[in-house]
Amino acid sequence: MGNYFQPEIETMPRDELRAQQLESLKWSVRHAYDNVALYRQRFDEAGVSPDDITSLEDISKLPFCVKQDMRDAYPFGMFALPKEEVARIHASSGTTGQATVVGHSRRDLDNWGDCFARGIAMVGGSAASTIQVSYGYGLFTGGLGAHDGGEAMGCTVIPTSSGNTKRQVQMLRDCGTDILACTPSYALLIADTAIEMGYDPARDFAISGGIFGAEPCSENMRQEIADKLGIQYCDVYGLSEIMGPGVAMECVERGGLHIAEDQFYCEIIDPDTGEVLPEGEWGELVITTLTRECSPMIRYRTRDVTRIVSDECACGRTHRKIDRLRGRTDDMLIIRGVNVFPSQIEQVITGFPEIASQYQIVLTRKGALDAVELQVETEPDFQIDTVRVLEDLKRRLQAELKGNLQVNVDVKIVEPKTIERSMGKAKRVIDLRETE
Ligand code: DLL
Repeated sequence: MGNYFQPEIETMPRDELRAQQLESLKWSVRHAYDNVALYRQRFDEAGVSPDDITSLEDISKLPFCVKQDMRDAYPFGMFALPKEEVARIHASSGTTGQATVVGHSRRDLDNWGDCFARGIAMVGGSAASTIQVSYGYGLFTGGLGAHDGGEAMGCTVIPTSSGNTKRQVQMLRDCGTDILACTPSYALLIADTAIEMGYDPARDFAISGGIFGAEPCSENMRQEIADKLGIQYCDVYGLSEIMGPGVAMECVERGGLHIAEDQFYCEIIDPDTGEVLPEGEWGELVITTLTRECSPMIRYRTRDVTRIVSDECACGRTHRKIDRLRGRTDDMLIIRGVNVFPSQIEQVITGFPEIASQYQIVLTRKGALDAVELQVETEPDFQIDTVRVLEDLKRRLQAELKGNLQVNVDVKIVEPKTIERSMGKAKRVIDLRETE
């Protein structure tokens, strides 16, 4: 309960919130139409005008936009403000193709800081807290987004950025960091490094909260991080096209991440048909910005797969939640006709105490068929004295994967600490199919 940063917004009665969302939506759609050629052209082609928005549901009349639109508009084609009002830009390189550039006005940045600060409050933080930001700083939104959140809250901010892990541990300890913000894979590396350095972070350090996001993390890996660091784990969702970290954040009650609904309107659609799905159904998340001045996004298809959870939350916040992400429509591996998300594989792995949480999925093509190899490491203290023990472990893991995913996965067990560790987003899938 409690621990709000902006209670008047976060606990607003739903009917008031929806009324405010409608007013903001009308403004945002009009702003986009009047100032961004792409929206004007698309709306005109679809025969809709900003005046057609008279209820929140009317949003479904508007066309979607996608990442390719932003690539085509590179760099500033989708900005709705003149250059002198742009305070900062961020860019996402993506894994392929042209980068996308997103602009923020001064007010956009203030709103962003507020959104992230709400998550700091969710993990019990206050102006008295020290937050260590170990997301990368730069064009990636993790570092500066968390940083602005810390400043909005009035915290002491330690901008370590990612890298130099031993120094991260030293700062955590010496500066009495309360809240750590980084990717889950980096949080695990920091925790393991601290343990290797002879500390027990859960006992020896002041840290009590972690704000981790930017990549998927299985339930078991999340538990491992929370236990090793002795913290409340807050999952933070965001994407550079829409803002950055803080679009949705997880309170102490868990069960999903509260969407900053005063800033964003979320829909779930069927990725194949584009049809809006009822609350509770899994599908692709589509986000519309409600207040953004520089880069308004109208019905942006995120490719992220989740569902909307609208149950009342015991924390008192009225903003609906999205469930923890299941994967991305474009990450989804289709293996011999079966849909598989890397997160499902991770969930199976982390059920094996002998196996470490780091893994890599290597996809190759044998003839016309996809082949999947899963590389995992044994835990350093797991003794493999005979080939039989190793073979038995491999057989059990393969059987469990087959039972859960309905596909054959070839398991390769490698030496402890040989899979590359990440200080940002972990690279879990290596797709060699095109290059063969
Ligand atoms: O990853 C923004 C961010 C920074 C979020 C720090 C949270 C913390 P992008 O680099 O544009 O932005 O990548 C966005 O990352 O569409 C999701 O697929 C994935 N993602 C982000 N947060 C989560 C999360 C940042 N909590 C893409 N769980 C999104 C799973 C996430 N996936």
